[in-house]
Amino acid sequence: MIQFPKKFLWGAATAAYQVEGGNVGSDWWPWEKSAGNECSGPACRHYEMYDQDFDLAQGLGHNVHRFSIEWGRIEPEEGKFSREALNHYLAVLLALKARHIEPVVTLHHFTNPVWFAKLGGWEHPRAVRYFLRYTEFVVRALAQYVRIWITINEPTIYISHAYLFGIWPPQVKSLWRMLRVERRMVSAHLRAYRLIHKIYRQESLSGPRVSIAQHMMALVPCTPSLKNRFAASLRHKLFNERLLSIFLRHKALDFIGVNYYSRQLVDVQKWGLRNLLSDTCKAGHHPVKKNSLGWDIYPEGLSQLLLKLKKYDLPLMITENGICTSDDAERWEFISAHLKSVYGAMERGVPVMGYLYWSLLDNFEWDKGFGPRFGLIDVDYATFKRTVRQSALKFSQVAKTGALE
Ligand code: IFM
Repeated sequence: MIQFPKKFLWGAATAAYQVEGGNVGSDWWPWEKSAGNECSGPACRHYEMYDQDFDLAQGLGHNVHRFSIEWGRIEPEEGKFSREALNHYLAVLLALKARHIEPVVTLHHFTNPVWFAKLGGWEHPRAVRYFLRYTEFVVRALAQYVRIWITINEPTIYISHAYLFGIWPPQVKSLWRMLRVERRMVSAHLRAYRLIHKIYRQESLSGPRVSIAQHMMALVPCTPSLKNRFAASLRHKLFNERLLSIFLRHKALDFIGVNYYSRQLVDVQKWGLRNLLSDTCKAGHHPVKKNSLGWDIYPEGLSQLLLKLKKYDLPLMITENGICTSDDAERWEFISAHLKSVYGAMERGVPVMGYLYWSLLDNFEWDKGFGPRFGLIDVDYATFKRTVRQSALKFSQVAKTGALE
């Protein structure tokens, strides 16, 4: 039996575009139509149903909830800020507070306002200034209700999918353009970090905790060859730790948000930059179970990553970890194995503050549509009926007692 600390944060994460529905002011809205993808449409109707969803989260013993604010709602036209949208998010925060659930608020989770995208998105020279203006508007209004902020969700996933692989809007395929956007996002985080702290000082509020949610993969050499070990360590440095170390050099992280899902089995065919950065094992070596999107399930990777982050001497939070599956028993197996992995790292001195399962609800999985089911709670997309899954009840026992068999 494992016993987590009393103050551990237990909960789940969501993102506005994936659950709210009707995000007509965001760049994904026109894009998913033009790309011929399954469209987000009303999503889970969480924009209207958040009270009911938070009742469920509270009943499940969650004491933390991560959600994101949709920039395209807050600023539907350049420089015009919507009081109505702001009041909505204020109501969301009050609804969480009334249920004694600590909010973790994300400012950018993959989507941008349509007007911003039309101007050139993150490639526009004023992109960072636009993001900061939005950040200032939101943080000034909501600071007294929020202690934990995530400026940007998974910047490495956003830039690679949108600017290198060309599979998300604006569908660019250029290393140079991706690197330009990366520089902008780095600057956006650094400046937003300072701005958020300044606002809290001006409002005489106690210090906020600000971070990013960093997507991390376990990079495992398929065989212990020099090429594979070198490539795994290079990829870990570039994809997992590089942005974090920049932010840490600038003292611009108060904790580290970790989003962890899977493993990459590194098997490099020949020495060459492209091979070192992308070759994976195709021969089915070291087989593990997979989620319904075909991602390897590799719980031990989470503890290995957390131990690698120990050197930074900062609190860590699992800001996302989850599985899409049609077999709910597999979901509980996944959660319990990953919690044991987290605990293993904590026993070795890694200060983990909390665990947020991805996701509270089944939701819109970007270019994959509504097929993948990540939720603790099943959503019937025809009726919007919510059904709490068995895995959610088992997770709830851990959340309520801190104990895991
Ligand atoms: O759904 C996404 C989320 O938006 C960001 N992290 C990974 C999740 C699963 O793919």
